[in-house]
Amino acid sequence: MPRMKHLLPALIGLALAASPAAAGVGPALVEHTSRDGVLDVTLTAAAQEVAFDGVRFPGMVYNGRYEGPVLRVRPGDLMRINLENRLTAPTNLHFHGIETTPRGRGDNIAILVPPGADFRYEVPVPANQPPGMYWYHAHVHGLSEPQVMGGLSGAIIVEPLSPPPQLAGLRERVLVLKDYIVEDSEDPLIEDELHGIIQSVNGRRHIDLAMAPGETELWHIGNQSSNLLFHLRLAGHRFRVIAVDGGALREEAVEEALHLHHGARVDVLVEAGPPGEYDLISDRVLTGARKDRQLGRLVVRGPPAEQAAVSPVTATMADLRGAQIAAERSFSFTQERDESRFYIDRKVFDHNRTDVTVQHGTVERWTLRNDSDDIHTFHIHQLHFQVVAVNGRPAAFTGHVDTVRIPERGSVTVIIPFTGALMVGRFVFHCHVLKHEDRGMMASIEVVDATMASRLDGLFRQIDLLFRQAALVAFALRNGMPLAWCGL
Ligand SMILES: [Cu+2]
Repeated sequence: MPRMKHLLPALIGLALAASPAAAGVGPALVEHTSRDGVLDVTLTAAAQEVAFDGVRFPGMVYNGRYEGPVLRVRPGDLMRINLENRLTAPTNLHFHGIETTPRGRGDNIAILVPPGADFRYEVPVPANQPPGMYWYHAHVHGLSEPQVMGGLSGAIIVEPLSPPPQLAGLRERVLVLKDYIVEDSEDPLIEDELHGIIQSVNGRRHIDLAMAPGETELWHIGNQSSNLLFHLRLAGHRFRVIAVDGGALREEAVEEALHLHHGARVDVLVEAGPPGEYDLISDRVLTGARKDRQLGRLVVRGPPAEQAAVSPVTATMADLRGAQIAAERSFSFTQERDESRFYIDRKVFDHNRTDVTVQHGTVERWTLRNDSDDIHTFHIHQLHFQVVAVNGRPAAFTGHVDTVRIPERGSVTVIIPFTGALMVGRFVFHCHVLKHEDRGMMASIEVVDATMASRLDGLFRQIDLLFRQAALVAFALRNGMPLAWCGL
């Protein structure tokens, strides 16, 4: 198997939370867990100053927490999320990697919630959703970068219905990596020491973790930064990667470093070494920082864990190279030299234009070309895909992902199954460098299904949404807001 870094070359930030039973001394994340198949949560988005570990900046956060609440669900659950917008601009939600409906109140980024209004999302998690780490974040075209950078994101953990036996009972940690970029600061810490780049793990610049010698933990690590890659190392340790972007790997990959590009997540096993202190390092490579940064420290101490070594984890995945390919497409990612506009096939995003139409139930092969010297990360909503070639050279089959970095002046070829039961409708693919997405590097796709059942599903969801949109429009008119803030 190729090293993961060939497939997943870059990474951004990290945050971490201990489960209630954890002995780690890191800050605990707020978690909400589904009950009886339903997750009911209110997320209140509001502007709030964020302050931690000697830095402060104007943030935008959910429920008063920069690192965002963690949502825990299981395949087959319904996420019923009430979004309250207490910002001064429209916002919305995207459920990154969840293979759910883009229609109606689902993972529908055409929804814009005006300031002061609220909106109830109803997002079914399909029964065959791969378990692992996902995330939610604001996804308003033109405002994604400032809103996500401000803090409007959080982790989703899809728990397995039946975990591999060797993972049962392992302590889990959730590590949320974020970035905040400060253009000019009078603060010597931000200006001189951090060079304007605040990286955090679970809302801290530095976290402390504790494990017993020989103990194995399952860490869910996600790069939720707006623009930065994260390269992580844990001194004296290697990571056993068992899933990427929620998609299980056919065989676990042992890595010295995790290369997390924009939006990427990994589920890794960490086996604590002998007693001692080990730095968690954010490598300066590709972050723009001038030196490696210590994001945290793992303290290994106490009596050795009474825990057997965890045997290698494997998974059975469909190799899409055997699928019948209904269409071949290629897309070129380019930009203006002054970074004012970013393009897919020389076009900036227009939500009134459908760029690609695909028949539901088919499989396509796309070649994504980065015809620039900049970093671009491809992401498509509602599904996972398989990377089959990088720069024209065949890639070994390791698993399915929902993000991939396209090499500069190079290409990635992917096979995309438009077969998920819930994916019929209109959604988008884009560069997950949010500065690029906001400036145009996004396109819309419609997956069509002409059957009566699918048409009725779309019709009813649209009627439901229209009533809700009418209420939002009335709200906007009453408060003198632009109707564009309602997605019109
Ligand atoms: Cu880009």
